[in-house]
Amino acid sequence: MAMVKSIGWRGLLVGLFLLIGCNKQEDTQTTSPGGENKIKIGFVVKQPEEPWFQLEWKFAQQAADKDGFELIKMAAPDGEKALGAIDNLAASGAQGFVICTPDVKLGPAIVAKAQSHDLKVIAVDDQFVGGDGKPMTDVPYLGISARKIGQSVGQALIDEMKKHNWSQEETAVCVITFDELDTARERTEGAIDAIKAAGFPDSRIFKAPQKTSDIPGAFDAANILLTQHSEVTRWLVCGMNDSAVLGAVRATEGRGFNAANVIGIGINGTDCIPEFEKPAKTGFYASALLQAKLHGYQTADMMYNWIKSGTEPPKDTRTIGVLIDRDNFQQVLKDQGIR
Ligand code: FCA
Repeated sequence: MAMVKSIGWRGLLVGLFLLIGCNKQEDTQTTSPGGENKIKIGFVVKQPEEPWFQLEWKFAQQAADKDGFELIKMAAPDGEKALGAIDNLAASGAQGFVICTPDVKLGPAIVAKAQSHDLKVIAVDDQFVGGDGKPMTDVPYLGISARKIGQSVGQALIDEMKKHNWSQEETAVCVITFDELDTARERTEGAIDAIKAAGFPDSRIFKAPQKTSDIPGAFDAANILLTQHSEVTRWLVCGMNDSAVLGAVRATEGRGFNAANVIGIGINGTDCIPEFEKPAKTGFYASALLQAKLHGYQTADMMYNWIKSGTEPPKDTRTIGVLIDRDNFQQVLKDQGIR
């Protein structure tokens, strides 16, 4: 009471007002200059070192710049990091996130954690798998038409083999597989389908399972296969993505193969650009360029509209690919805004 007396009632009221004012300031830390609440969206990826994911981030940032939300980019190479990332996003005031999970079986745990924080979630690239082993089709997902793209790779390998005048008898196929991931299995099975449909003998199509879905994983897998089949003199190579084919091509080089006797075709079209820019041709011949812009920009934009206006994203969107090689990659990348 003594304090009230010394500053007077008016002073106390002013003080209270200032106090409320200060609190308000804290509440609206996420306020944009325009005064509206700024939406925050996370974009979590499993392999930040892959150029593919860096491009997704880049395009998601373009959506953030256009829509005026804040994009929080996060790397989650394992399950613990993925679940921790969701806690961190919630703590920083995000309302939703797009994720390419490091393990599709984490789907139910990711959804549960997102729900516990009242966060919206969209899966990109790799679709969540539920406890029953089936895709979680109730979670909005944007991925690729994996089998179709795989088929186009298989067909292109056969076309190129013919152009090189290689006979089937002296040629074999090395398929770097990663069957625990649906989108990967669909791609490599699609490639095998097309190769077989062209009349190539099953007995010369060899699968080399990679333990990790990166260049070293593919390198090791291919090395084992090359040791087992040292009689093969010409190789066609495919896999789930550019990294798989790059690893295998490096393994063939270690055994003296080169562009004259190896034809590798990847998928992504983003991680192989330095390969096409090398002065001398390598066994990495071409790649199915995917639409990183749709995967990064569109998913982030869909999340924004979901949060802002309640517009639910479609549950299943599939994108296609286009084949690029040394001759056309510069033009195609320019057309797609990648370069
Ligand atoms: C998976 C692969 C990536 C990319 C993406 C579309 O997540 O790991 O390299 O191909 O699908």
